[in-house]
Amino acid sequence: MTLKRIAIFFISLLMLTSTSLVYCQTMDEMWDSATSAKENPNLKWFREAKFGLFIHWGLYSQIAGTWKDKNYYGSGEWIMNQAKIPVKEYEKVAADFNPVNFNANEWAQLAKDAGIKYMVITAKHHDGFAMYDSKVSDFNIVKATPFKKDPMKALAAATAKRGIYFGFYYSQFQDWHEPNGGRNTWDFEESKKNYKAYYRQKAIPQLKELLTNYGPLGIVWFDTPGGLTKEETQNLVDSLHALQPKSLFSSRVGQGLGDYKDFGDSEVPPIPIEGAWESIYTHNDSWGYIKHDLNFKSSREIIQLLANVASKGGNLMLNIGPDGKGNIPPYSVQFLKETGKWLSKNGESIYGTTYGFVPEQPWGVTTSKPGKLFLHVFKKPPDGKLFVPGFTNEIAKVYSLANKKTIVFTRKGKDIYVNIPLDEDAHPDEV
Ligand code: H79
Repeated sequence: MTLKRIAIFFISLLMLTSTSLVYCQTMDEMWDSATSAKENPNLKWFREAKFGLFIHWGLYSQIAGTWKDKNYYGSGEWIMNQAKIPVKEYEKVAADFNPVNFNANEWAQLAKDAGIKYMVITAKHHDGFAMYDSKVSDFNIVKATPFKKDPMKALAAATAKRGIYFGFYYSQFQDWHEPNGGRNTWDFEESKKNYKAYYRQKAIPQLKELLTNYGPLGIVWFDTPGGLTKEETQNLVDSLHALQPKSLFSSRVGQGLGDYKDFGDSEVPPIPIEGAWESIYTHNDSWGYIKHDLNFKSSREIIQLLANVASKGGNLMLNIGPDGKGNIPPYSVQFLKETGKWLSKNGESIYGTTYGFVPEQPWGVTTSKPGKLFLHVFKKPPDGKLFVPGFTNEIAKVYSLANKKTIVFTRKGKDIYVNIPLDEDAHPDEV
C-alpha cells in the first residue's frame, strides 16, 4: 500500500489581507472514489463554481422599501404584498422606473472582479413585472416604463463575454398582477382563481421567451412552486429542457424535479451534504433594494460564509439589490471587490473544492481537493497552536496558501497541532 502524502494549507480568515489556509495531501485514491459517482454532466461547472451572484431587481427596487411614507423592512420585493398595494396603483410605479444608470458591462465586470462564476437575475418576481422584452404581457420594462430597453439582453451578452454563466429567476406560481396567478388575495378572490389558465397564458409562454431569446442559460431559478401536480410539473420541466437541454433547473421548480438542491433562504447546513447544492444569502437583510437597510455583510463575513458553505460541499449564491436607477449599492460594490481580491490569492481553497474531512472546529472550517486539505482559520487560537483532530494521513508539507511559507506542525497520536504565526490578529478587538 502506498500512502500518498498530504500537503496542508493554512489560510487565516481573520483579516482580509492575511487569510491563512492549511493544505494537506492525502491518499489520492480516497478522493477519487469520493467524486466518481455518475451524475448529470451539466452539473460539473456548477459544482466547481462555488460562488454565484443573485440579483433581485424589479419595480420594487424603485419603491425602495417605502410606501405612502411608511418604511418596510425585511424583503423589499414583497412590498406590494406587505402594503397590500392594489394592482392598478402598483402599475403606476412603472412610469417612474427609469434605470438610466444601468450598465450591463459594469455589473458583469463587478461580478468578474469579485470572483463570481455564475449570475442569476430576476426576470419576473412575485409582483408579476417582467424585467425583459415580453410579448406575452405588457406589464414589462420595455412597454410600461420610460426606460424602454431590455436590460436582460445586455446582461446576457456582458456575462457571456466574461465567461460567467447566466441565468434567470422566474416566479412560476406567485404572480400578484394576474387574477389567476398565485397569492394576490387583496385584489382577487382565491376561490375564483384558475391557476392552470395563468400557467397557460403567462408563466409558460414567458418562460419560453426567456429560454429562447437570451442564448444558452446556465440556470433557470424557480421559486415557491404551486398549482401544479407532479405530472404537470414534469411536463413543464420537459418542455423547457427541450429549449435549453444544458440548463440547470433549481429545486424550487417543485415536486423533486430540480437538478440541484437549494436550502431555505439564508441557510447553511451544519454538516457536509453530498450532491450538488447551493445556499442563497442576502447581502444586507433584503433581496430587493431597500434604501434604509444598510446592514451589509462585510467582506470578511462574505469570505467566511463562502468558506463555510464550501466546507459543507456547496455553492454560495450571494444576492445584491440594485436600486431603481440601476446603481448597485456602494457597500455591495466595495465588499464584493474585496472578496474578489481575497479569492485572487486564495481561490485554490474554494473553486473546485469539496468539503474537508476534518469537521468544523472552533477555529474554522476545512475544504479539500485530491491530496490537499485547506484549513480556513477564522479565529486563531490564543496560543497559536491550531488543533486538527483525527488526522492520521502522512503529511508532506504544511504551508500558508497566500505566501507559500512553510509552517511547523507536531503530531500527538491521532492529532496534529499546527503552529500558526501569531500576528496583529491576536487582538480580539482593536479599537
Ligand atoms: O426572492 C426571494 C424571496 O422573495 C423569495 N425567495 C427569495 C429567493 C420568497 N418567496 N417566498 N418566500 C421567500 C417566503 C416568504 C416569506 C414571508 Fe415575508 C414571510 C412572506 C411574508 C412573511 C419575508 C418577510 C417576506 C415578507 C416578509
